[in-house]
Amino acid sequence: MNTKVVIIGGGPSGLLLSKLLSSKGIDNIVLEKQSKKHVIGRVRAGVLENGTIEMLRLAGVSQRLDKEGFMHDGVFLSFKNHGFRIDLKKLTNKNVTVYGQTEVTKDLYDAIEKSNGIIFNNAKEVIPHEINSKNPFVTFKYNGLEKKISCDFVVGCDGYHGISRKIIPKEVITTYERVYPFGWLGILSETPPVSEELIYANHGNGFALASMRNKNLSRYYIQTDLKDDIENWNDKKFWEELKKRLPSDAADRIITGPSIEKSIAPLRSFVCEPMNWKSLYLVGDAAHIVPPTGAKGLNLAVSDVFYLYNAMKEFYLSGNKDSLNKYSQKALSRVWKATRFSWWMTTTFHKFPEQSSFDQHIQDSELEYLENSIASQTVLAENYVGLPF
Ligand code: RFL
Ligand code: PHB
Repeated sequence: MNTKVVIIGGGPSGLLLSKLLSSKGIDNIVLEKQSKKHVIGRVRAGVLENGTIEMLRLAGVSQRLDKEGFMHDGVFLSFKNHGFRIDLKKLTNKNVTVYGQTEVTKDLYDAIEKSNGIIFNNAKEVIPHEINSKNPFVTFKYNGLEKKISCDFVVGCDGYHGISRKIIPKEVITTYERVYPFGWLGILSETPPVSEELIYANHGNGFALASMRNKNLSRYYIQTDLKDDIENWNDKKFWEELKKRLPSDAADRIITGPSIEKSIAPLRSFVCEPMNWKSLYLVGDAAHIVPPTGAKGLNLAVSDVFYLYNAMKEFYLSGNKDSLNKYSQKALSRVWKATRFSWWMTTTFHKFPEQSSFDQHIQDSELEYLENSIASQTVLAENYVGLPF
């Protein structure tokens, strides 16, 4: 087989890049190791920046999102059992949209299938070869048969645990990492959300987040110990702990019900530099991970797609490689800003194991300052709605 671009990984970034390239007649093939059902079923991001929405519109996959997404003009923060609102709209003239990653991925799959794009699901043992040459190719196993695709470029959209980043020689790549000493236990429940806007809570027992997917589907998270086992958290225990951590007016209102999904995710900041090597380009979680506290992971993956799609378009239209050569530098500049913001949200809202009363006072005064300073609120709002591409 032959194509222009092989995309390894059919998560949101790989699918979006594929759809956009196809819309400009740039042939591409997506190789995804999991089944479509598995990819669509992964409950992850919920908050989309306006820039992400624009990219989904450009790809022609926003019909359902435009109808069913919920625009949020503000967000609540709480500390010392007391909540206050950041008016995103007033401060930035922008908002965010609540629309699940599961739905984004489903919309992309539907659109690619409709336009006869090529996705190999259940592609096993995907390996890029000869990246350092003019004739790169990718091999994989599909239904037990060995396949080979020759291409111009390979794009690694295969997430943090993927193989793409690992083929970059050690002497070329530098990685930066912070692993946080806690995780997030998240549940999905078919109950009305406790609040019309998200609530991020700093509490002595640890962080909590009240989020949602729609009018009858709530998403809640609490900070848990890294060693904690999901088996230790039955629904009753989860709701009791969540109520303790949310401001009491919200806790009194909350409607509880059985969880329909429950999982624990570790928290990590990770950046690899550069984001490309020879004919290989990394996009999204394959190159960087942020803790979910700032709601930035999927949005960053989409801004990477923005830079790479435009650079590839320019190359195939005019033969000019300048933008491709600048891809890593451009993407990383935005990545580091979102990494900083996500780190700041995480350190401001979570309890650290060694946290002293001094540290607690610092967190409290950070949030008190935020509550009373428009300048400080503007910094948060600007970052939360997403910095320009
Ligand atoms: P993905 O989604 O990990 O997709 C990678 C795909 O590559 C496949 N793959 C391979 N395919 C072929 N061969 C191989 N060797 C392969 N290895 C892996 C995988 O099966 C998979 O399908 O990466 P992508 O596309 O870069 O997208 C990144 C986002 O998924 C991620 O950043 C977000 O989910 C992060 N995130 C959030 N982001 C936001 O913008 N807003 C949020 O509100 C938000 N909330 C969250 C989140 C992530 C969370 N977890 C579970 C980590 C909340 C949580 C709890
Ligand atoms: C979610 O709804 O899953 C969600 C929302 C905001 C975050 C992280 C996750 O910061």
